[in-house]
Amino acid sequence: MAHEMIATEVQGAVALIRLNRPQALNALCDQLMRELGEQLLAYDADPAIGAIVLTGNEKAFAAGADIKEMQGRTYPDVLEDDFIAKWETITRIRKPVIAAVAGFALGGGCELAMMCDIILAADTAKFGQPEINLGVIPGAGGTQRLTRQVGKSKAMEMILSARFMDAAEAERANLVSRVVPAADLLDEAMKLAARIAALSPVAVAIAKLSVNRSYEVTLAEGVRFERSVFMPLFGTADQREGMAAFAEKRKPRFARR
Ligand code: CO8
Repeated sequence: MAHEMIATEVQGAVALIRLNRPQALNALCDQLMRELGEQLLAYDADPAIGAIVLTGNEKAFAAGADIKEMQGRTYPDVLEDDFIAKWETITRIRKPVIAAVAGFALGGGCELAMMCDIILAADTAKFGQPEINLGVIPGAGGTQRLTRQVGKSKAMEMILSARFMDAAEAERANLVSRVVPAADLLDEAMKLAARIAALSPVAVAIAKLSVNRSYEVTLAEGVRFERSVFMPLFGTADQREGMAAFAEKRKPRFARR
């Protein structure tokens, strides 16, 4: 698959996707989002891949949707074209996706990171939803996901005033799982992805499904859902291997299909 706006590589069972439009701070134009969606779906369907890392460059994870591309659009244009639909592909990926964020993650860039399963931040990361400066609001889930992550007051402040959050604040506010020195970001993300990719692919997929369910249903409903997906895991070879390995004091060997 030839792509111009993303660069990819595979290391073992980990796929790395790098947003690659540095001259525009990785602004997320239609072509980039199409390429990203296609590549994510391809890795999701590839049994040799166990986890995906999504990153940008030192200066920007992504500085938002492409403002120059959106500038001339009218309401009927955006209604007909439904360009936001392309942004939802990442939420349909069943394998874990880790965002490794350095520099700017703004607007759609922050929303894209929040659609990933884990955000690892470099100490240079800056998160923000500055769409209000442009006379619009976040349109790829920002008002919803940021509010769930950091709470109403902080989300309101960021969305209403366009204030950026640095990496330390993002960690305190639970927007990111951890902050690492910028020089170590990719290594840490790849190590984390490799660790996940070595585990039971079925258990990992079901764990992701179950955690995501917590965003959609009540606690009681979520706990029932968890139970209903926990029990079938006892019908898998991975459960037998994982528990036998523990009893035999050895490392489990989980097979990729
Ligand atoms: N869109 C298009 N081009 C951009 C964008 C962007 N979001 N961000 C930066 N660029 C371009 C600049 O125009 C510039 O290009 P050129 O050299 O041709 O003039 C180049 O990238 C470098 O940028 P700067 O010179 O501005 O770099 P600075 O270091 O001075 O500033 C900033 C960095 C602060 C990040 C600044 O570039 C900025 O404010 N960018 C815009 C941030 C923003 O407002 N993001 C929100 C965009 S709106 C959005 O994301 C809506 C999401 C809705 C999703 C719905 C589905 C589509």
